[in-house]
Amino acid sequence: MALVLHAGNSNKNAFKSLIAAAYSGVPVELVKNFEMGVSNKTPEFLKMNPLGKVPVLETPDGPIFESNAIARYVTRLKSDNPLYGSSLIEYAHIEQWIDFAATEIDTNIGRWLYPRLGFGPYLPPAEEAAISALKRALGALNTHLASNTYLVGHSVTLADIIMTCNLYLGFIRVLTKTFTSEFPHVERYFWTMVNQPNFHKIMGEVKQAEAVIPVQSARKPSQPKEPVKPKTKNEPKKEAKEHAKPKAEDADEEEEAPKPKPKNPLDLLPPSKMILDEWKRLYSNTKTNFREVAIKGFWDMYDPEGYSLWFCDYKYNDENTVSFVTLNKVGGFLQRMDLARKYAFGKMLVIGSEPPFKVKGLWLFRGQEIPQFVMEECYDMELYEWTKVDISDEAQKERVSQMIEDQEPFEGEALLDAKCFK
Ligand SMILES: N[C@@H](CCC(=O)N[C@@H](CS)C(=O)NCC(=O)O)C(=O)O
Repeated sequence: MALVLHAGNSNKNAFKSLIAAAYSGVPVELVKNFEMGVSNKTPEFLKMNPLGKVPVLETPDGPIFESNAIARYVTRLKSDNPLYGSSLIEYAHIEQWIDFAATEIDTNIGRWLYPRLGFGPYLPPAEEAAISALKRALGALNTHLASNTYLVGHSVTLADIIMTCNLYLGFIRVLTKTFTSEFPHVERYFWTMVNQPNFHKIMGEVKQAEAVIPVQSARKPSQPKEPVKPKTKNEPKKEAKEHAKPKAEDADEEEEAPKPKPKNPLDLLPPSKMILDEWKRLYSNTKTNFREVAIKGFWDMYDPEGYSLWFCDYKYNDENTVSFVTLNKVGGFLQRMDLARKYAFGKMLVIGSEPPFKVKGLWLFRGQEIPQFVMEECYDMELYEWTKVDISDEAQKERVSQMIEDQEPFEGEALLDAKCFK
């Protein structure tokens, strides 16, 4: 019978044990009809956790509260669980990163986020201190992840589960792309983790915050995208409570007429003789003689002034040890490229008949550079090495043709899959 976990279905602390359970094959299910603030305040609930906080796990031996304790319990239900490492030192390192995730990451995200949500007074200097402590912690994490795929050892452990769940809350509420780009290895780690099937089925699609969540107050001030810097100079002393009020200049900003959405700079480029949709139609409609019809048609249409071609090469191929995880990773990338559909065409090849699989691709982009909005908004771009195709080099041109037509073998190897973005 499944163990019952009391929490709502979007609670990152509950995710920890649900993900650990998914990895361990332990049946854990969320209690039905949980209502935050109601279900966790009943006398029955308070007997399980006197603080009335979630999550709480009901076990045959009694309830457990504190999400990390619950996740450890669930993990230990499977004997010799690889989530717990396989040596004393691994066990210690897992505990080390669990504590780091709690004290350095979760605490500082909380100190930044919760006052903004109205849980406690919003004090800009306190926010700045939280952000700087968080940056220090993320810097250390980034350095560790520069040479480690996972926190400990060579596969997912409980430390990765807890770290990712704690980062999750930050990523969806306050850690914008501008903020996280300072920590590229943390980004790569986070997105790799949340796209693992056992994470994805619990967390669903994760979307990074586009702006820091505004301070919740009666009259919402408009918020800058980046953390508010405290004003120190010439600022009259105010009571702590007053900081919670929207600042006058923010309110003024809010009342300004909405600015028209700026045009995508790619729409301002000189017109091109190449009509992307025509190429996409030719690609889709060519069923036979692909080389003679589609590939020849491509080179006839290709406008090297209006468009550029790029090879991409996944930087972490040694992580591609499971075929469907690799395919999902590439599928997710293509989904996230949706924002570039008007300006791009792509082929992604998953290469090899044995793991680790190689992921290589070819992209056609409007303009001479990879569009900046794609670099900024699609985190996958940083997971690849990008090389501009030199079409005066016949060998590179031939490689482009082979990638478009899914030639197999490709560079001497079988194709596991070829996906097209059109
Ligand atoms: N350290 C605890 C934190 C638990 C916690 O703060 N839970 C929040 C929701 S995420 C809660 O139940 N708050 C309700 C309350 O404070 O009454 C854990 O990891 O389980």
